[in-house]
Amino acid sequence: MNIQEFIRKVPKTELHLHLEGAIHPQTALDLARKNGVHLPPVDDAKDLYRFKSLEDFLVIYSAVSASVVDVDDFRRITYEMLERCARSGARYVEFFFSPHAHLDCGVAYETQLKGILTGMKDAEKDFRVVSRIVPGINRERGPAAGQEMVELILAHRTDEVIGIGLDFNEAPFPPEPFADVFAHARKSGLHVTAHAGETGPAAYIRGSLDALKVERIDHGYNVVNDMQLMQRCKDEGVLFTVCPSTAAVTSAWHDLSAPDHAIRQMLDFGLTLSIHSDDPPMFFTDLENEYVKAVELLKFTPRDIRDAILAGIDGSWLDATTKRRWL
Ligand code: ES4
Ligand code: ZN
Repeated sequence: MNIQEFIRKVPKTELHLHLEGAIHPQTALDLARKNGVHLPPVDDAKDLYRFKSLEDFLVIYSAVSASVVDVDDFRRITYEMLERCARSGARYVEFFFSPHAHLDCGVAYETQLKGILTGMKDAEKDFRVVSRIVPGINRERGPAAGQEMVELILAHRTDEVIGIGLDFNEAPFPPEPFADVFAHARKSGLHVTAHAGETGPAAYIRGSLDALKVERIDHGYNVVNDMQLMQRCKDEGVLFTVCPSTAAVTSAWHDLSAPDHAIRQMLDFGLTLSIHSDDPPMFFTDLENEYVKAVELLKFTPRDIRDAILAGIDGSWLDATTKRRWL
């Protein structure tokens, strides 16, 4: 068995993936046509997904999000996303979705949730993949919109909705103004995580830990610019959910095989890392391929891969009994 086959077959978690970023380009074009939504004209469906920065990417991400309108659209994108996760060997998926993006288009939160839940149920039956939902708070909208979003999430809460994230353009949107939003979510029993240190400074990682009290950091590459914070994260065993393909485009480190790549530095320092796929078809990748990149480009050893898989189970929000059984 070669390493790729081994990676595919080992049961894994996916903890950092955006539902709308996981829409296959052909599905995006189909839905846009069906719903009369304008997307940039392309000769080949794949050409829809070409960008050079996080800002660039978020423009297309929002346009594609607008193509998803009715319950069945949400069911379809969720089902297709989970099918591809399962084919990469994911057995448990915690995925983000972007409720603000659809509310902007007049799509009710209930419609979004209903379709997503149906897609999850169908995928669990067909592909044996269990999943949970993590609505993402768009930091660009500010804390008042964040607080409203948490209210909406709680008003329509089901067991499948287990936490919140903080995403979209990082700088100049520091985490601290969201302290009350996250405190409210935590008090209500939701888990919390935040994107930090992908394009924003190391201070945003510290702010996410201290002000938001997040349980893990999504990306976090700029931690390598602050040795004191790096040591703290090592001591506290903070989990960083890293995504090689998107890191190569959106972070300051474009060459995954460079010996000083941030992910390589994080690994060498002894930080806790798990490997995920972020927006897989938009970056022409999948979960399996992200692990392969970790091996081939970032030079993870088989032991590093094992540690990352275990960290992805340990850092998941599965209940303690299920987690223990799996570990
Ligand atoms: C995102 Cl900041 C960020 N990175 C990747 N995908 C995203 N979707 C929404 N925000
Ligand atoms: Zn992300």
